[in-house]
Amino acid sequence: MNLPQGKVIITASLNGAFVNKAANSSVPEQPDEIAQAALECYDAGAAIVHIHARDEQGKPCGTKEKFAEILAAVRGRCSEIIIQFSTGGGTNLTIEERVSCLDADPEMASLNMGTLMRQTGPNAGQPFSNLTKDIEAWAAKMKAMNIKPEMECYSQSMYRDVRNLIKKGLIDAPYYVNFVLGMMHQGAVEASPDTLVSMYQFLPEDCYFNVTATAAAQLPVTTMGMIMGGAVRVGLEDNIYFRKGELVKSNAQLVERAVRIARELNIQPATPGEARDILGVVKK
Ligand code: KMH
Ligand code: ZN
Repeated sequence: MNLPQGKVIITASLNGAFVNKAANSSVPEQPDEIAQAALECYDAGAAIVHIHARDEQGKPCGTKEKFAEILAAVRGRCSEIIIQFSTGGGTNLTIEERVSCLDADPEMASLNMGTLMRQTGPNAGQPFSNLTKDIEAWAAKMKAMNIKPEMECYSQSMYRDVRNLIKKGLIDAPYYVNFVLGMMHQGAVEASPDTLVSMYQFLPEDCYFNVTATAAAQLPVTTMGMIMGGAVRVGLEDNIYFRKGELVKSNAQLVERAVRIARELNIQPATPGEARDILGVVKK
């Protein structure tokens, strides 16, 4: 399902679990940095910010208290932006810690729709576990708390779990799927125009879609995504280079570029309010 003609919902993925300041000094890790980045992205035209929690050392953190601190800090700077917390967490977090963000009562949260195998880095061989029984439990909790799930799909095989939630009434329409393209995990598809088109072709009914593409694919593949009627995600979680050899200066810099391209295509960035109406997000 395409977004309303001439509109694009832009998500800024501020930090993620892996990118640290050694890789790019602009990645926001502490609550006040995250709040400032959220405000700058809102001013640049983003409707949603996707946020992972970090501890004082910048390591992925999975406590309700830290997420509540981040939510308060962001709301203290920007009352309008939609806050989406990550249940993907980080490799050092337990399943329980990954979903602790829900207890901070955000408006949206990510919901990873299948299990992937890490093949690189210190956690090679460790699964990114998202079993159907867990996905169902998290979806039920989100539904009960009016938290809109963004269903993270790394390949079409994960559409089986999307349909399972729809069939069991564990999520409410309109449904929202994020094509996560280019992750190095086994089970994830690469980021290319072909994989984007195939993810679109097999998308279950009544699903809006967002396009996420990692590293150098972020610009071309998200641009294609907005032309195809989708929402787009840009940010330091997925890409630390603005162009070859030039590090990104801020998450807002990536949002500004997406807005420039959209406007050239006669597409306007949706405000947070418009995005809530389109996606059925309850304001909190
Ligand atoms: N790691 C991303 C590419 C999540 O945080 O739950 C997908 C993601 C998932 O952002
Ligand atoms: Zn994430």
